[in-house]
Amino acid sequence: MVGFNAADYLLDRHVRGGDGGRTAVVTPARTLTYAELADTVHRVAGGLAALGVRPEERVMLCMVDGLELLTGILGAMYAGAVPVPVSTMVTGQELGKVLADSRARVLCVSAEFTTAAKEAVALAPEVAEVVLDRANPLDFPGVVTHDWSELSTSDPVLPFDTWEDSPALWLYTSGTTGEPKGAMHRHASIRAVCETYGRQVLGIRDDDRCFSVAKLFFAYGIGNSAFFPLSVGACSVLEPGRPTPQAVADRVRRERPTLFFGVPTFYSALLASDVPDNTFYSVRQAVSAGEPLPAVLFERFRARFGVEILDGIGSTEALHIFLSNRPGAVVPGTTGTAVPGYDVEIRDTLGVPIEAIGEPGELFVRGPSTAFGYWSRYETSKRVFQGDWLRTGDSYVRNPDGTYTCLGRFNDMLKAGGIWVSPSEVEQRLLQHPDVAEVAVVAAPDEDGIDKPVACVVPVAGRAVEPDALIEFCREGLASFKRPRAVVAVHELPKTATGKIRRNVIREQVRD
Ligand code: 3SK
Repeated sequence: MVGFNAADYLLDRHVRGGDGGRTAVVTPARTLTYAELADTVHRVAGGLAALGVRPEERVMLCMVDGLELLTGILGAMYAGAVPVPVSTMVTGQELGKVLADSRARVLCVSAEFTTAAKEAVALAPEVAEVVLDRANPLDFPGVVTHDWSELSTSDPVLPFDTWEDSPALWLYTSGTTGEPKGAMHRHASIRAVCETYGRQVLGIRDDDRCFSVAKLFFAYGIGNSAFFPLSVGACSVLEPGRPTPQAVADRVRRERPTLFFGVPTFYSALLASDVPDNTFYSVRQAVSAGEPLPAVLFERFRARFGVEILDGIGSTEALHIFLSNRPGAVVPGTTGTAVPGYDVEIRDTLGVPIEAIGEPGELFVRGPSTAFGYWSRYETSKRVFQGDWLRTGDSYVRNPDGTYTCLGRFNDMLKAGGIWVSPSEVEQRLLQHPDVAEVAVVAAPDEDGIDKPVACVVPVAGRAVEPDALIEFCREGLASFKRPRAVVAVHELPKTATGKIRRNVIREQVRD
């Protein structure tokens, strides 16, 4: 077993190499060099140890993107403990569930979320210490509260002697339907995503400045804002606020990132906004993940903002992106090809690899960053982690040019007239209509009880949805059995915390 600590790799390595004076992170309040960030991380690690945190023990963090969250994550790793950054978009009940499941004894919270945290702590009897990033009057019965400065001014410690395979990070995922489960990642997996997607696809360099709309608590966000920039001595720009198009555009103009990471819903919101067309002038590459990026969004974004979006797909279980387009060679509407170091296969329902081009099946991936399982979820782990292979739950086809196209979640495929229909194919057509901002297509039974495609459409601001006109619009470019039989106008689509459309909720709504 080789001694390796991911926090040492991301920070101390640069300081040892003479790059301690480079800028590591910029927040609205502060800018820290690598030497300053490393020193804070060593102190936070010491502070956690002083709270009694032991190697391999979980430390949960429910915090806004900022120095506290970044140094809390890296400090826990440095101490050999396991940071568990969790969504800030959940209720107290939901937070309580993952807190109890993780058996974390220490919870770090931003002042914004203390009400939810108090409810959560009441559901998690093992929590003994709560660390608050700012003074807060709320008291947490039965636990000791601490101020963040206690951690960040503690005596520094040396990195705990972890190995490549030691647990480094847990990330909770619910998919679009299920119960939250903690995907457990190794220290070496963090280096693996930096050396594969980060270096070989993004081509990240030490003069890059990374800005991610996806927050640090997502697998996508922690790669974009922490692992990739820090792996090469580049700079991470952190934004604590809610990512509205205006707020993000203002920050982008001020901080001039060179790499910008978003999700399709956010690119769509930017296009619907009136932010200036030169907002992204500093960006050499935009990236999209989380959901397939419709070709029409790719084209509109490039036409208006002059920046190419690199669409890829990853998963919390794979830690980051494993299938991606390549800079300068994007095939719009596809997810590109496997990232170097990863293999993908499309398999039929019996698990047999499908060689034929254009035949849909479920996507499996094999690579160096796969989680070693879900915490305390034996049956689900067996279903998802199959030997070297990870079952993604996504439905894909291989195209004649060797690229791959996502057809949606494997269980979201719908049958119309006995033929499989990919909701995303129908959605791509509807998105070409100038009145359509967002759309989700699901199956709903017609008056005879036969499933037919139904489209839920969010109109572009100031425009109205005309169902007959949209159905008529689909006559062109779509086989008739794929055409939606009904169009329902909605104000918004229900989404997961990562921005994925919750089709199971929409299915229920259109059936009612
Ligand atoms: O959903 C994705 O595409 C993704 C990408 C990178 C990391 C994590 C996720 C879930």
